[in-house]
Amino acid sequence: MERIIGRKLITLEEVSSTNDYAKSIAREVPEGTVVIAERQTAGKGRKGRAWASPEGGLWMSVILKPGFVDPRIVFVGALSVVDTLADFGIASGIKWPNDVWVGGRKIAGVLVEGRGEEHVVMGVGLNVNNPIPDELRESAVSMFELLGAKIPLETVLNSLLFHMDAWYRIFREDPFLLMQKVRERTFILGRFVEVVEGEERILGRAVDVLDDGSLLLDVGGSLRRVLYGDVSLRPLP
Ligand code: BT5
Repeated sequence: MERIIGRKLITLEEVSSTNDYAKSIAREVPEGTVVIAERQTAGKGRKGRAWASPEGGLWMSVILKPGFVDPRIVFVGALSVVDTLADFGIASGIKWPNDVWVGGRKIAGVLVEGRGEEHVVMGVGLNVNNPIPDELRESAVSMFELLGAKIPLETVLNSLLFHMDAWYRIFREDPFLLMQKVRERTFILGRFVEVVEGEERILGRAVDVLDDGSLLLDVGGSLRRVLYGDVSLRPLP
C-alpha cells in the first residue's frame, strides 16, 4: 500500500509557522506533503496563541486533501503523537480535543486549519530535545526531559509519519474506529473539568467523547454536548 503522508518532504531551517507555509503551497503540492522546520519564529496554537518552537523540537505540518470536511481529523494528529511516544516508551493521553499530555504536562499540540473541501493543514508541535521556556516549565514537558537523553529528530519524525499515515487511512475509512481509540486514549474521562467555549465557561464531569468528536459533560445531573473548547482539569467540587 502506497504511503500518503510524507510522500514529499519540505525541510526548512526557519519559518514563521509551518502551518502558514503549508497553507501557502497547499494547492500546488500533492496530498501528504510535509513541511518541517528547525525553528518557527511565530509558531501558533489555537485562537492566535503562541507556540514556543525553538530548535530541537518537531514542528511540522502536513497537507491533506480528504475531499470532505470533518473536524475529527484533529484526532489523527493526537493519536499519532500518542503512538509515537509509545514507540519511545512514553505513556501519554489526549486532552480533548488537541493536546497530548504526559503526567500532568503538555508535550504536544495539534492545530488544524482548513479551506473547506479543498485542503486541510494539520500542524503538530512535539517537544523533543528543545528547551522549555521558563514560563511553561510547570505546564510543559519534552521527550528529552522524560527520557534523559536526546533522540534523533528523524527517528521521531519517521515514527510520527508512519502512525499518521495509518490513522489518516482509518479516519477516512472507519471514523468510528478512530473515535473508539480516541475514547480509550482520552485521560479526562471521568474527571471534573472546566471547558471554555467562546464566552462560556462550563463546569462538569467529562463523561464521554461521542462518535461525532464532541465531548459529553455531566453538568449538575444534566448532559451537555460540547463541540470545541479549552479543557482544564478541576478538583472535585
Ligand atoms: C496547540 O494550541 O496546542 C496547537 C499547537 C500547534 C503547534 C504546531 S507546531 C507546527 C505547526 N505550526 C504552527 O504554527 N503551529 C503548529 P493550543 O491548544 O491553543 O495551546 C497553546 C498553548 O500551549 C499556549 O498558550 C501555551 O500555554 C502552551 N504552549 C506553547 N508552546 C508550548 C510548547 N512548546 N509545549 C507545551 N505547551 C506549549
